[in-house]
Amino acid sequence: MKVKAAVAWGPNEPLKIEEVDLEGPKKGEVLVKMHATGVCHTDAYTLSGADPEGLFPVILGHEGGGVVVEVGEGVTSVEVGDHVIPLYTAECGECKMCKSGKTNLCSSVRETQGRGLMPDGTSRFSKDGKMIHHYMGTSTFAEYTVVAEVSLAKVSKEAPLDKICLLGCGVTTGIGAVFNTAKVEEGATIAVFGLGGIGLSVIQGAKMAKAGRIIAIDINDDKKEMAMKFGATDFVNPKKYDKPIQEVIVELTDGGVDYSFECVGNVELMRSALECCHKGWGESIIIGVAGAGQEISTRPFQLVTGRVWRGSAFGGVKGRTELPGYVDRYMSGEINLDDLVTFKLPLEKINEAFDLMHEGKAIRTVIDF
Ligand code: NAD
Ligand code: AHE
Ligand code: ZN
Repeated sequence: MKVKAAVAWGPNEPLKIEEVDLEGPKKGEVLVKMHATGVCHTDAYTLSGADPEGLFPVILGHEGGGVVVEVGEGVTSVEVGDHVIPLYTAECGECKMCKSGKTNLCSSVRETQGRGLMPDGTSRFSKDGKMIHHYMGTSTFAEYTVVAEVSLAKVSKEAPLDKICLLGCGVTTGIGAVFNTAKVEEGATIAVFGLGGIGLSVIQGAKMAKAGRIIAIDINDDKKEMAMKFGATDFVNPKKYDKPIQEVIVELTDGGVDYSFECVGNVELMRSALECCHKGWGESIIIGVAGAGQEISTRPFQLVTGRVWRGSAFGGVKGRTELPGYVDRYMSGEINLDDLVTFKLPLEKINEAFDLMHEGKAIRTVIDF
């Protein structure tokens, strides 16, 4: 079939709206009509050329909400008409990773996903006979996409897709990192570096976890208002100090925070986030994604003296099992998605969504198909 999609033909080039060819779903695959998709900083990261797994041409997008329109052979867990959220972290329930009970990082489709292909090693997207890569197993910047069955969470039909699409990445990542990765306890002091969709969702999660003090950190003062709305108790702009931000946070907190979260993707800031943790027990969670060749460093003494460095992908959440519950928690008013949608645009204006992100004006722009 012919479908409209935003194609990234090369790194740093604006996306181009094209009519592309999409093959129907093969065995174990599902055709999904996208209704909405958020634009996450990771899409910009891959578009920038910094992603070691970045491939071009590609149809980006991984924060979508849609409806099943056709299922391939052998598909049993979803049917036509089901509302679904595509998952960049699949959940097969059968691989070593799924069975370990220790991680959400399912390995069933990850290898082909990283090569921009469906699990059989081919792409469903093309233009004039030229293959176009899938992205993160989701490619939500298209009117229709084909996704592996194991990469779909079936969710309530009552929930608005133009809001719950944010549970496909940003909000789940932030809330999940608080509960699954850090396991923040009541009364804990936390620091959140970077107040985009991810950092604000960490703050939202920390408030739910009844953290005592939530220090929000960003170089953009405009982020303060939203951070306080989501539950931050303090806002700190590192640009206003002439000493390293970790020193500022340590002084503010009588020796350091219990948990810190890096939600930017800056390796220097990852060091600051670790070093602002309290001696003996402070834990720092890396959520931000850093470019090819970038490495983190600190004095090993920081770890010897009890600080812990962890990372979190999709908030440690197992999508097919847990995402329906996140959607229900949005519907019951427990999770706030509405305030994170700062702009809505049609697919034709998707490049404006990237501009708004880079200008620091958007938390999330949702593309409405
Ligand atoms: P965003 O662009 O919306 O927000 C980033 C924020 O960081 C902005 O408010 C910006 O002003 C702030 N910032 C930039 N430099 C800073 C600095 N030096 N100090 C303090 N603040 C600074 O991005 P987002 O969509 O919230 O994504 C954040 C990061 O999380 C990205 O690296 C993204 O790729 C990553 N991410 C990771 C996962 C995961 O599963 N691990 C999931 C989603 C996103
Ligand atoms: N291709 C990138 C991977 C970047 C990365 O770490 N991605 C996160 C999700 S970001 C969503 O906005 C993730 O889930 N990682 C685990 C995984 O399996 O990819 C790179 O840097 O190589
Ligand atoms: Zn994302």
